[in-house]
Amino acid sequence: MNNQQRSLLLEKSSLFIPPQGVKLSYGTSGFRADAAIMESTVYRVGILAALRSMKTGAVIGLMITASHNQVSDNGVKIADPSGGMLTQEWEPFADLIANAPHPHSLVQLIDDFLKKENIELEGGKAAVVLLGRDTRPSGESLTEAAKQGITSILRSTPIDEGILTTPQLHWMVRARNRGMKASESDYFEQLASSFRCLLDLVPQENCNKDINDKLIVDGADGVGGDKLCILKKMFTDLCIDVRNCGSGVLNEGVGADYVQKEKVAPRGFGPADVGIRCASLDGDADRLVYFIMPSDSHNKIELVDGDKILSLFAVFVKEQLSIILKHDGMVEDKSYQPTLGVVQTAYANGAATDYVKQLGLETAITPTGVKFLHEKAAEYDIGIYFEANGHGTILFSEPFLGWLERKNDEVSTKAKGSEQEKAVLRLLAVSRLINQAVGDALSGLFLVEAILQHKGCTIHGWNSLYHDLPSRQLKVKVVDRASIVTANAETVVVKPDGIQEAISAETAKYPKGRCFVRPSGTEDVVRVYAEAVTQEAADSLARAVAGLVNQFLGPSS
Ligand code: G16
Repeated sequence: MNNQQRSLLLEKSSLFIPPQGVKLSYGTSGFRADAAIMESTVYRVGILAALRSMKTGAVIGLMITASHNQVSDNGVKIADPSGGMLTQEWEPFADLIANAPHPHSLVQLIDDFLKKENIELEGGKAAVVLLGRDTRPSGESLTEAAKQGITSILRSTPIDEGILTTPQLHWMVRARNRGMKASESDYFEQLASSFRCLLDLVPQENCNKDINDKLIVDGADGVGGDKLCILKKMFTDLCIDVRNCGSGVLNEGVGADYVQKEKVAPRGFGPADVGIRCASLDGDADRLVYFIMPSDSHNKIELVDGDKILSLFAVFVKEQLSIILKHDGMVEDKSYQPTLGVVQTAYANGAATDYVKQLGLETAITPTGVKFLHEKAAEYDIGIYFEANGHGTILFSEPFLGWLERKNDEVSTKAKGSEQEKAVLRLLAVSRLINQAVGDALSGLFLVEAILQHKGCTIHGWNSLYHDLPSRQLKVKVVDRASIVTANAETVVVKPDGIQEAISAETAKYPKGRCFVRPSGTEDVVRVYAEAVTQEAADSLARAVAGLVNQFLGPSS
């Protein structure tokens, strides 16, 4: 690094000294903590983003959000050129620079990394970093810190896109790097046109079927509600009532995380909503769950979670694919055999995993965190991934999309108006509607709505695809959650010694019991998940295992 660059880095970084005694790590969704201690971290991630842009010669994204966490927290994560999460290879460097105690150690780390990665600061392409933030009050000042970080590297430009959902920023990065139109209105237009295309292809017999009067959406008092209000104006055929649009406290008694974990209705929903199709977004709109308020509810809901969304998508995609592969009567098209796979985590309800297996689909399981699921799903021609918490999407491989386009040309001349042509058009529309960069609550919501309409199916019909095994999730505060180390996609604890044996012995007491524990990547807690044949049994197993976590790790004071 030349002297000009060194002095610039020393001068600017001296304004962003990390708080003493704080050690952060780039977790399942970047860095997250109380917003009051995030400034130096965000500044340093700005530096990393600029370097990543230079290394790849592409536009990089930097999102300031703490998603489902409480409003006083904030966080920062990077979107790679594909629009996906930062390559895991750079995470150790992120940890190192975030925790470098003073400007000189920071500059030394950067210098070493430049050499190791062969990054040329003077030649090559200049860096461009797109910035987005959610609605948290701390977002504005943290965006300034990120800009200072980016401009601490010579020839680097930040582009501030303002308040966005996390998936919008990922989508924009991907679109820009593919030379496509990439503004927010382009995003809305792409969703609107592909959704409309799917509605135009709804089978005649389901066109006028009243699948339900309306959809009510809980916006978590975050960014998603506002964006949905813009989007819904583009559709006259869908009646959406958006609630919790920012007048209350972000994520407090609202949002997909709250609804999914507590299994209760969010603030602002009441007896008048019984039986209606309801959905909930999380704070940065990258998660989506549906729910129904039953008539006998004491605020308890019937949850239609990420597993059910995955199942609905899997049924639809498989159906359309088999229509395409069977043409000229019942002869299978052997010219191309696309692979279709489903990716879940250990949180997937046992009944959901059984259901997708019964569909005859290949299933895989990865650790929690979209970066893991996304990577696995990308191995298939069509990879459908969802976490039970509502984070997921469908990925289409380039070769498969090329094949679909060719099929489209073929059938539009030889089989115009055929079922095969419609199925090709539907899958092409799905590939444009559903976010190819990351899980996206808004695009997921419109795909759910289109499929329900296509099938003439109510939320009740959808919810009865299979019946969830009762489950319970608990959080345990411990002294050091990092002392829990897991293996086998988080289904087994390998440290501390003896805890897994104790968990297994406890679980064995419950028929069809299943239980695992893992350190959260976004909150300072250990999470416990338990499943059993009755709710009482699942609750009791979860409580017993939470007790074991306390016993082995010591409760936090
Ligand atoms: C983030 C990740 C999700 C993951 C969740 C888990 O969600 O993006 O893939 O499921 O964290 O959180 P934890 O490790 O605390 O259980 P989000 O919506 O908070 O960005």
